[in-house]
Amino acid sequence: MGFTSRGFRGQHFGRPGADEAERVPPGQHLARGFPVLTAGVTQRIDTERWSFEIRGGSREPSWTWDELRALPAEDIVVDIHCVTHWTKLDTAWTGVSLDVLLAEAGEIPEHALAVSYGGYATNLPVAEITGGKAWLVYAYDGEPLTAEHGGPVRMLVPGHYLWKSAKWIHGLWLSDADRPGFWEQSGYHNFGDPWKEERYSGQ
Ligand SMILES: Nc1nc2c(c(=O)[nH]1)N[C@H]1C(S)=C(S)[C@@H](COP(=O)(O)O)O[C@H]1N2
Ligand SMILES: [Mo]
Repeated sequence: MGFTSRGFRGQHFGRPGADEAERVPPGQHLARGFPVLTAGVTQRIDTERWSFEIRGGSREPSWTWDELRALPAEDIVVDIHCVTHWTKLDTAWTGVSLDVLLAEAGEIPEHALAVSYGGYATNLPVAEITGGKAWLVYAYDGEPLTAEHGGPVRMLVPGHYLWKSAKWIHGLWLSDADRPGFWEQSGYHNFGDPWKEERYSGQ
């Protein structure tokens, strides 16, 4: 399918050069394998049916799978951190920067709600998903992203706890008002910075 082969040298967006211990945020430990965490059922979205839309800007663009795959792709190597205390170093993904996609949305407001097939949603300020900080990814370790991990396409926002990286992504709803998502309404922190241990609201 033309995904990058194993062992590629991607851009590293984490804390390159730091030793492993320094790359593990407070209260986290290194994961063995790649745990799957889903609230509810795994969505099975065929690439023929998949689309991505951005609503709430002065333009409201959308992309099919083929259109997304035709955009410039990046190889991304990042450390990821789940609020359930596991961290995985040097995870390798392929996808499209949200900068590329948001550039098509014209004038945009400040807040984003990432919305998934199946009803999951999670919020972030637009400033947290622009400037080379977030991607729509469709490959992991050189292979098509599996449904369990959010394939065909998920968000990747490695600067935040992993619940902000919506699996089975379908759209970004932009607005002037911040609207909390699924976990943010259930007691998780609104922002979720792993380096500040922003796990739960009220912290
Ligand atoms: N659509 C959707 N996205 C989601 C979730 C979910 O339940 N549904 N869980 C989140 C949480 S809490 C985590 S830790 C990561 C887990 O990703 P993984 O299963 O690939 O490890 O996905 C996030 N994205
Ligand atoms: Mo999580």
